[in-house]
Amino acid sequence: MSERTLVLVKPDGVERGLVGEVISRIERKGLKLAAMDLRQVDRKLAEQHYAEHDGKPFFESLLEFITSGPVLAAVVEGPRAISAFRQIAGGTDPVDKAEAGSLRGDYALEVQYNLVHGSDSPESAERELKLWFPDLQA
Ligand code: DAT
Ligand code: MG
Repeated sequence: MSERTLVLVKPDGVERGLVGEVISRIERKGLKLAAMDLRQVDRKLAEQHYAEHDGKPFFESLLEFITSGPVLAAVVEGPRAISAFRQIAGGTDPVDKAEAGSLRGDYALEVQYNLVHGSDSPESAERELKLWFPDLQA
């Protein structure tokens, strides 16, 4: 059974020229790209995307960061795509949680600048895909 997940290469990853590396690892794992788009995130989309973190101490700086430069947004699909991409990405804290060999483990140092986003559950994936790719065919 195939599923879909939302993947973002955040502004730090785009700025550092790591889009190709992220896509390469997605493809190496056997996952497929169903859609892809480079875009500038506005405040409204940022707030909706990170709504679950509203009220947390890092919320404001998270919004500033995600709107600070272009983001590569991709729809990634395959068997267990949601968990599979989270595995490729590594844990949220790129030093304490992400293993070496994962994207965050290999390329990031600080929690805020952790390179990529991946939906964390089927419910999140459905919500985020509607938000970022409203016209995508089911
Ligand atoms: P993930 O991106 O692994 O799903 P999350 O949903 O808990 O992690 O948090 C969303 C983003 O917010 C995360 O990628 C980076 C930022 N963030 C999370 N915890 C943070 C913290 N304690 N300090 C600063 N930024 C944080
Ligand atoms: Mg999350």
